[in-house]
Amino acid sequence: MPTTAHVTCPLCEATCGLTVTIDGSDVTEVRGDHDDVFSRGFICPKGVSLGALHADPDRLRTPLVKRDGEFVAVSWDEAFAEIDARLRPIMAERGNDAVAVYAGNPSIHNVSTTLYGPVLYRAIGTKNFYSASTVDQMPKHFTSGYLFGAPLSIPVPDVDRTQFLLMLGANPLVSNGSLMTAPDMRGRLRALRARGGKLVVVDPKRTRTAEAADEHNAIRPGTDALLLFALANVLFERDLVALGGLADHTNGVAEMRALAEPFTPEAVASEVGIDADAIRRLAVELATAERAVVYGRIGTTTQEFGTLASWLVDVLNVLTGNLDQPGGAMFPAPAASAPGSSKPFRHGRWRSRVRGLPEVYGELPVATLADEIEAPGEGQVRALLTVAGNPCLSAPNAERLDAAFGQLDFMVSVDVYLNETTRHADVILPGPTPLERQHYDLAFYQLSVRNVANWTPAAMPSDLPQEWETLLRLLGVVTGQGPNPDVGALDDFVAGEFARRAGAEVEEAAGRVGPERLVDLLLRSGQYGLTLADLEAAPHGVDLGPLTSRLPHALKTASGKIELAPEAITADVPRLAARLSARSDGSPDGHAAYGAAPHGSRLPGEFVLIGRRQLASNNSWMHNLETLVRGSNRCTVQVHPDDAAGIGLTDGALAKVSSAAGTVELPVEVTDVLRPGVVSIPHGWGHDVNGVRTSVAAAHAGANSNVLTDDGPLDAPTGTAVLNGIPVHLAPA
Ligand SMILES: Nc1nc2c(c(=O)[nH]1)N[C@H]1C(S)=C(S)[C@@H](COP(=O)(O)OP(=O)(O)OC[C@H]3O[C@@H](n4cnc5c(=O)[nH]c(N)nc54)[C@H](O)[C@@H]3O)O[C@H]1N2
Ligand SMILES: Nc1nc2c(c(=O)[nH]1)N[C@H]1C(S)=C(S)[C@@H](COP(=O)(O)OP(=O)(O)OC[C@H]3O[C@@H](n4cnc5c(=O)[nH]c(N)nc54)[C@H](O)[C@@H]3O)O[C@H]1N2
Ligand code: SF4
Ligand SMILES: [Mo]
Repeated sequence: MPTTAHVTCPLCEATCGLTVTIDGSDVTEVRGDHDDVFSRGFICPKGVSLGALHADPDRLRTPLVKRDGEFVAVSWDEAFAEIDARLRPIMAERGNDAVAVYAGNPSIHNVSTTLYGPVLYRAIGTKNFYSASTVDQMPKHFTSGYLFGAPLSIPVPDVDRTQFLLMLGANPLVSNGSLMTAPDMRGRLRALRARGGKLVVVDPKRTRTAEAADEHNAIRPGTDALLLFALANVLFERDLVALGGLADHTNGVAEMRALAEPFTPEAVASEVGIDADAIRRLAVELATAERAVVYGRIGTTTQEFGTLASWLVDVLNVLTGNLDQPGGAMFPAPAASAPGSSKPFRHGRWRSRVRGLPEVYGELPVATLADEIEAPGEGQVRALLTVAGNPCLSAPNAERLDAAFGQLDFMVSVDVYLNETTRHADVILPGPTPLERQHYDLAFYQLSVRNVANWTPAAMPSDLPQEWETLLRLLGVVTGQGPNPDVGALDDFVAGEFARRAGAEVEEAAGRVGPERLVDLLLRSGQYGLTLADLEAAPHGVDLGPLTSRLPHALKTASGKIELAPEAITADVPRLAARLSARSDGSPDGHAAYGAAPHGSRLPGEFVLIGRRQLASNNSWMHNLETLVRGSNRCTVQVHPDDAAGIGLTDGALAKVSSAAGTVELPVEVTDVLRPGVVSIPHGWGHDVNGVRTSVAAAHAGANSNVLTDDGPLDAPTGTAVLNGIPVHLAPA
């Protein structure tokens, strides 16, 4: 008899409710759950493929240990014995910093790794902690930390109530939204326009989202901070600054006025590629719309001025009085959140050994991981733990990082595939599939455009240990308890600590273990006083209503106010100003510097590379599913027709693309959706390496765009990699 399960899809940030039909050990159908309180039946091609992921014969089902260069399947006891025998001596002889950790994106989409990962990483006690955040949203944590006092206090656009949405560097009709949990963005944006609202997209490419907008401005890559500064400049110049109720809770408005002064629309227009009149008009529309919000995403964070752009997004929301207001940028109120620090945010509590880069939010930039492995000396990284990460495809200067991984003394990966990264491991520890585990979207309800809560019990049993058990067993190993620690006792200890920090009594969640105990404790101590039992009784989720105003209570800065112009951020403004004046002097910096060469001074074959997401991809790791690599999901370099003609490239021809970091070859896709001078390659491809076990992906290999991205130039404050706006040279291959 087939059974039906209601699950929250953990693959991306949209948290869609899905209805899964299961027959024995087979998943026979995955549909959108029309009764889900949040997603109302929405589903995308990736959600549909959860069954294919479950069935994928290449997915790992036993631990693997590398013996004489070959992976062999082993028991869990053998795998942990190997880790104990090889990792402990490295820690004992070379210190905890000799062990690096890299936590990848799915680790935050998984309640086991979200809750138990940090416990393990703290126990390892290394300053070499890295994650996908420094190729993603770290600038947003940094600016939220300094503006609002807490790195997780990220305001999200209240998309369901706004009348004017200015969106930069995001393509939610493909990505399904990010730092904005909002299933069915197409429907939400359609509703925005149907109620007379306006959507303006700023993107070097006419994306699907731009096609669905009222207005598209094709910005030059890497120049968002200049555009946003110019909008602020106009607000001050035209007396359109109106903080409303925020005025009593905001410091730094006068500093902002002074900082914005040089960035007039006229000063930035040619660099930004949007004319001064259009910038003025946008500023006025933003200021005069009944309810408006500025929202920036990955095109604005993974670029040369990622922190300044992220900061100015929030500054504009404050200056227009739209922060914390319905229809503006609001702070979600999740039902459960992991206890955070009570101290105001600061960064630079330690620095990386080789390049001296500051720690941000407990992390060092992944762009410097290769340095830490390669450079000899005290504190050199000799061992690596990866948890749900594929940095060999997702981090900059990927060829170098790949070679560095080959030099490690020992590597452990907690991962579901033998892929480009985990092939370097000595031990791989697999975990259950999304349908075989419990789920609660701790991270993404924190960024949700509506307050909701939804608990997912495991839809089917697993032969594999749950990842929280695996992580606790690793915790036992690194703390010297040997390869077979008492996982139950460790879990009790973790739960006790959680309860203490959350101000709950651990006994309240009696009868539960693992993540469900922790989630129950967090719910009980949360602001709605829910229990896990409440959520278990509501398989389609609990709707907790639209976002509500949370200031000044939510502010955690030392002053208790919004700090609009903190020194840690404004210190980077001269770098932006210098770039602007270098350009307007007409100095021939061209490709010597990052970003696009000055207008008109481009040499034939010279372009600026940006990335793109694809509907049927999930960064690097879902290309082993036949259903997702069919049809349009291809790894091509998109080139504008005029540009292609100029250098003799035709659609389908092979192009050679080179940058300061490396060279790749891939097919050309001629399309007028790009701004001329800009080319686009999706990331997450390049599966044609030896020693992997992903047969479908290997047959659809594509090229690794991060061979082209550089690990040298970074967003200065946060060390976030520059993945957009890379100078490249294109020629027929
Ligand atoms: N289908 C699918 N969905 C995904 C993912 C996936 O791989 N596939 N990945 C998930 C992850 S990890 C994340 S972080 C989110 C990201 O979610 P989004 O931020 O919405 O991601 P993208 O679709 O890459 O959109 C970024 C846009 O920025 C534009 N851009 C590039 N450079 C610049 C610039 O300098 N300025 C401006 N203004 N725009 C620029 C690009 O053209 C692109 O359209 O998506 C998530 N969802
Ligand atoms: N050029 C360029 N590079 C980029 C980006 C870009 O826009 N352009 N985007 C960046 C962004 S936003 C991100 S988030 C990163 C992503 O970077 P990563 O997180 O490093 O890469 P993923 O492709 O998400 O790889 C996820 C890994 O987790 C494994 N995995 C999947 N599910 C599970 C699970 O349930 N448990 C375990 N243990 N493992 C699992 C997969 O097999 C895979 O090895 O890429 C970044 N890299
Ligand atoms: S949009 Fe995201 S959460 Fe929704 S079904 Fe697709 S992958 Fe899953
Ligand atoms: Mo991401």
